[in-house]
Amino acid sequence: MTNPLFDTLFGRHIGQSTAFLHLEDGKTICHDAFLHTVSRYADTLIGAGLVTGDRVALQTDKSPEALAVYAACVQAGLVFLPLNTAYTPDEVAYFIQDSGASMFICQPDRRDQLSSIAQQAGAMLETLAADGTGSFPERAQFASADFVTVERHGDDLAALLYTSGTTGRSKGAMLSQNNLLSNAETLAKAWRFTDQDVLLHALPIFHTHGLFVACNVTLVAGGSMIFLPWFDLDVIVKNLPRATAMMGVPTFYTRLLDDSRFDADLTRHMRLFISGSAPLLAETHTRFEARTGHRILERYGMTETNMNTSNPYEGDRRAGTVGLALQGVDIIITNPETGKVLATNEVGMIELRGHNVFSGYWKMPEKTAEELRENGFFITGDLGRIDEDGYVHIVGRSKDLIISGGYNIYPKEIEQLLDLQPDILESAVIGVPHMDFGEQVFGVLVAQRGATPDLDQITAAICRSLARFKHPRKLFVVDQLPRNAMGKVQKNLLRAKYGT
Ligand code: MLC
Ligand code: AMP
Repeated sequence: MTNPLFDTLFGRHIGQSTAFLHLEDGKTICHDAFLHTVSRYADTLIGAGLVTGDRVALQTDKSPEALAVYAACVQAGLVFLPLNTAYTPDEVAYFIQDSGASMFICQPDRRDQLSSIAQQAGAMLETLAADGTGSFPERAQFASADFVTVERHGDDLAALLYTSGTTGRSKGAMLSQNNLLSNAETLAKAWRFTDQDVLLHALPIFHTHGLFVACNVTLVAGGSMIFLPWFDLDVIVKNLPRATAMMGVPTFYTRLLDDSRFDADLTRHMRLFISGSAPLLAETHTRFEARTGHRILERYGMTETNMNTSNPYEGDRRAGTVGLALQGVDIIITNPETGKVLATNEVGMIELRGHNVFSGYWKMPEKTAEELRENGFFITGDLGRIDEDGYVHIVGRSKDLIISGGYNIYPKEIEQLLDLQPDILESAVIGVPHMDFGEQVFGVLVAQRGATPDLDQITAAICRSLARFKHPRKLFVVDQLPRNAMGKVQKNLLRAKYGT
């Protein structure tokens, strides 16, 4: 095999005229047409002077062409770096600079805003719109549709996905061809995906869930996707009858349950509903089964590791658990202080090892060494236990992290910005329960002595710097933050106070 990831996901579909993407407007794109675009994009990237291993950053709305850029990077031996469309220019600047991206493809309407960022980082800037227009597809018009796939090996880097950190600085998780391929193959088998499957795809494609889990699994199985730009309840209800499977974050399922059209009739033909990226409440699981007769299959994963556990396809899908270790994944629970392996049902740090686990953080050897042990075990920062039947229960997180609607938000990043604001002495950012998103962000501020902070000005500063989903939905000013004897802020007390 010359390029295992490309050959397995894409190459073997060359020449196939079967439908691959079903779009909202009724159009269908077959494998072969998609792969023609991929080939021309790959040729364009190489024609622009990029060489094996170079990074290509993409921050565009979801579209078949955006997916084709991912495939083209794999085919051309380049490293794909997808970015959340909600990121502000400040956030984007860090990713482009840190990754040393050679090319940055953005939305046409953001070109002016982002051109100086690309220039400063020495990246070529191209554009791509959701309707398939833009400077990049224009360049690709005259490129070759017979691009010769660049040879890659399993250990070669395929993607760089940034994940925020508890220190406030985002880290680029390096994912190899093998990390992605082994996980896609394992999941397709575990979830019984075949070429008859039609996946209802309403997730964004800039994260592990929507890109690697949803797209790679469908591609490995040779199935097709109803490829929707975002989650819209009416559109989901309309398209469900055409699908066999759906993947989503818990918010998808709570929103569906809040709609009376979503019932046993609408879902009768469905084979599988999968949930992940955030905890699915046992209550949602139960309500879902009562309404539709389907038991949601919950799984657990991370940017650094792809998917680790899954409830069984056949067998007991247990509410409130993330299921069993996937084939080829070793999971242990350790004492967070000593690293000693704990016994069944004892709560500790979830650590895991397998072909799915990334090779480290981009240009951050110290961070990598802190989280990835020499024996290959990755320290997840999630706290949990494994019961006598092997089911993993996640009971909390040792990392200070908020998960809102499936997006990860690291309080440290927001606190660092709040602390810099005029009249602010210090701050604490917490996640409190939210009906729709699971958790929402609140900020608690302490003013400098005698000062009265201007909350409107602070809010404006947040809007300039951080993506909308990270914004504290409320700011409170207090005299002081509660601290324990060690001087550590007791966020549990703040959560208890403001969570109600
Ligand atoms: C949107 N908003 C959010 C938000 N999504 N705020 C907090 N958290 C979120 N997740 C903001 C909007 O900007 C808007 O701001 C307001 O909230 C209401 O927006 P909405 O229209 O109701 O939201 P919507 O666009 O419908 O998006 C909600 C969502 C979306 C849940 C459909 O966030 C989503 O697709 N999430 C999926 C995330 C995901 O793919 N995660 C996988 C990570 S991979 P305003 O200005 O109107 O107030 C991973 C590994 C693994 O974790 O295991 O899978
Ligand atoms: P990310 O940084 O987006 O890769 O998010 C990974 C984190 O999401 C994990 O470390 C978990 O904390 C959380 N997560 C993913 N899936 C689940 C799940 N099914 N239940 C609870 N938490 C989950």
